[in-house]
Amino acid sequence: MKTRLTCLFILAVISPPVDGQWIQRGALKKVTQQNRSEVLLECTRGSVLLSFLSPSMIRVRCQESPVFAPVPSFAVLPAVRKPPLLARQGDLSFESTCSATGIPGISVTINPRTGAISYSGGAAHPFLEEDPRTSAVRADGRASRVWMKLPGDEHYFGFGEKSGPLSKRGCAVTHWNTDAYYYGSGTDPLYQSIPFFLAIRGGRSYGLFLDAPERSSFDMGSQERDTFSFGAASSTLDYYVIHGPGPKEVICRFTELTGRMPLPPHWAIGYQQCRYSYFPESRVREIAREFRKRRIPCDALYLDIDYMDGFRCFTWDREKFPDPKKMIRDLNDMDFSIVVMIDPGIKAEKGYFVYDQGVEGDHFVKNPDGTLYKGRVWPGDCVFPDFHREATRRWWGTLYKGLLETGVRGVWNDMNEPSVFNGPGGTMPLDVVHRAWGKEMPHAYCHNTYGMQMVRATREGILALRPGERVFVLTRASYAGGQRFAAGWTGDNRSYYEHLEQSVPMVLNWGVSGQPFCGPDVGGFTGSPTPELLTRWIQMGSLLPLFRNHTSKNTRDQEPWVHGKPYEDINRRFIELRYEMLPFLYSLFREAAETGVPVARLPLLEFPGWEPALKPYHANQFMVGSDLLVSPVVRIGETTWPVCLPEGKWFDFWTGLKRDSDGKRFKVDAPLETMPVFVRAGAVIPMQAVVQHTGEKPEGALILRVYPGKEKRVFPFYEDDGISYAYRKGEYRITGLSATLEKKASVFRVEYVRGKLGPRRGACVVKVFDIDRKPGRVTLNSRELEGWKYDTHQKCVEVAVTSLESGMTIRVQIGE
Ligand code: MIG
Repeated sequence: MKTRLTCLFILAVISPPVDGQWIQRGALKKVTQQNRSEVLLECTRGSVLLSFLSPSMIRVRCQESPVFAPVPSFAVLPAVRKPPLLARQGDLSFESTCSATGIPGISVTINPRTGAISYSGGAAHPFLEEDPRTSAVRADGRASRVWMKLPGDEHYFGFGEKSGPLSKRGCAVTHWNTDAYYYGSGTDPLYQSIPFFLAIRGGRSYGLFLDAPERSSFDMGSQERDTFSFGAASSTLDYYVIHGPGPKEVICRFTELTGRMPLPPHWAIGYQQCRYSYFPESRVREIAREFRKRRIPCDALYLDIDYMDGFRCFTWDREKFPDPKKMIRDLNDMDFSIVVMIDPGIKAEKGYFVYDQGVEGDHFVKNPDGTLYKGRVWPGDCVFPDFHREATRRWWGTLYKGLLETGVRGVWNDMNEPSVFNGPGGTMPLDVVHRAWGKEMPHAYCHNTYGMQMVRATREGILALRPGERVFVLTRASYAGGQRFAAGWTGDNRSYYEHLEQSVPMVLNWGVSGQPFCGPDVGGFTGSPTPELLTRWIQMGSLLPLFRNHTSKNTRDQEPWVHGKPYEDINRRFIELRYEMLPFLYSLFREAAETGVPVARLPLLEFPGWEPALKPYHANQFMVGSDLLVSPVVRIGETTWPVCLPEGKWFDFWTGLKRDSDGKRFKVDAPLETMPVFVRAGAVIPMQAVVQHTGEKPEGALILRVYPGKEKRVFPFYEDDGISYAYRKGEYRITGLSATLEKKASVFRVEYVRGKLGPRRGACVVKVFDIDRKPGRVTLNSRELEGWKYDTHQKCVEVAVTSLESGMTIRVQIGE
């Protein structure tokens, strides 16, 4: 009794984040190994089920009762893993071992007095430990929470789409999808909810995913210095502890659990131009013509809500767009893909076919009294599809038929938090009834997954109607695992430097959270950027995964040419860079689709122990793949810029010149026409000549930039048809490229060629950098080459080859 009182006293003093009394699970009463891979802990006032899913992953469920029913999940895919072997060591410890390799995995130890669990993975100390408060359910059963120890030197990343600092140590975040119009760096929550974080400490890493669709929150040391906690508005908690030890391994495992981005169509990784809204038809055509006339590359144009007839989804305003089919055909002929907006709010109006069909098929969410729930959005009073219901998703999918027949290629789903103008808190009342897994579920449970289920319906519908072609869907709201269905953008940012600056940390943390295909509205949504700001944003966007310029109503035009010279030229140059980099970027998209490791990376993913990366002023440095480090200029009027590179050999991307980094920050010249980009030694960067859109065949050869390094890394250069699913049947080509330093020679090698596709491109120019003076000898497969060139400025040797065959080796002799 005494200890219990003390505990309650402690709990009262440290004021838990939600009102009400917490009931801790308390001391351990019984431990049972239930089967090959599950351990049940029964404590005085609560139970925990530990399911060892793989040697690196444990699912943890906390609730009052020791009987655990299966719980379906929107995020987690059906398991394909083989559970590990579990060995009990003494009374209070379990160790998992990979059944195939025998390598030890995570082990857990339970403190009998407090019931606290600690998780270890190979190292001497546990990587994660529960605080003595362990887990608790609130007395009214409406909230649960877990408390963990917060090590002094641990940092946290991820949490999905979040503004604010890069490292979330010291921050508290909430997950509740919100239409956060006009948000700032302190606004939380935003549009999407991914209750996942990646912890990095001394180069080692683990992840934690709280699979709670309800409102949830994480406090990473904002209330208490030595504790972090997380919880949800639910009487049970269901979370996953994922061990690395490296951060990329954690992301790989988290996305094995929740799924990965399908490979997007090639056109969707080109430059995209949007505005709220382009109309009428003549304006859309004019924009398209301007791009081609000014030779500014572009792949996609967007139609925002004004293309619709009175904001009725799946209709056209025939005054603004008298013949959409012909317009789109003409735009397709100019090699533009058209993406259109579709919102969830369906105008409640008899005679409007979507409303009529939906009523007929019982497809809309309801009030608790069984009447249709109505809320106000753009079209006026609206009803909302019940996307959690399979039949409704199927119906919703069929609605895209007309748009696809009109020639639309991609779809943009917005307002799906869902945003409701006259709803409480800007959304539906929490008791609105949805149907999920055949059961009636309140909005409080379905809120955070509403957008995700909408884009699931959209994606699956388009795929069913147009099976041979990859799908591009862009969404504002989503939940963990949403990367399986749609790309994301950071919503309504503003045309301020502050928003330019926060773009990178947002994209990086989102990438850590399993969503590799995301980006900000380039130029900012609300307001109008100055010429300099727009140019800086285009520079940054050129190397972010989603590269889309967008602006609101009543703002000045924001296309790359509007500010005249010299801005237009600089903007063009960086959009061209995007297209020159396509072979490299597309390879990284494929890597993200295969492994979940994002395209734009937190530098710590590549250099987990690199301390300076944690300094706030380096929060906008990002890596593109393993090899490029970009340090975009994000402040007004700057013409020099601080860069910090991990120790080792790097190259200036623009000049080709070497920079040996001692790990300290240095300043580089960064006038408006440049953005600092560095390449890591050991890289091979495949590039191509500028094209005006992704479908254009580049003139001239593939260009391989080779930067030899001591350690061998193989870059998997990926090619396929860019649009179909034939790659799933082996119709692709992966060429493994390496750049190493050997004794007295810099060596470029084709390590392997995989896939059924023949060479996609003919000739190829290999540029080997870091050659200080004209070399004596250059060989191709040991035969001495004639016709190579030496560039004294860039210090590189240029060799032309006819194709890339497996085993091909170019050796540039350096020194005697
Ligand atoms: O309340 O469709 O974030 O990108 O242009 C505004 C109009 C609704 C919000 C989106 C924005 C889009 C706008 N939408």
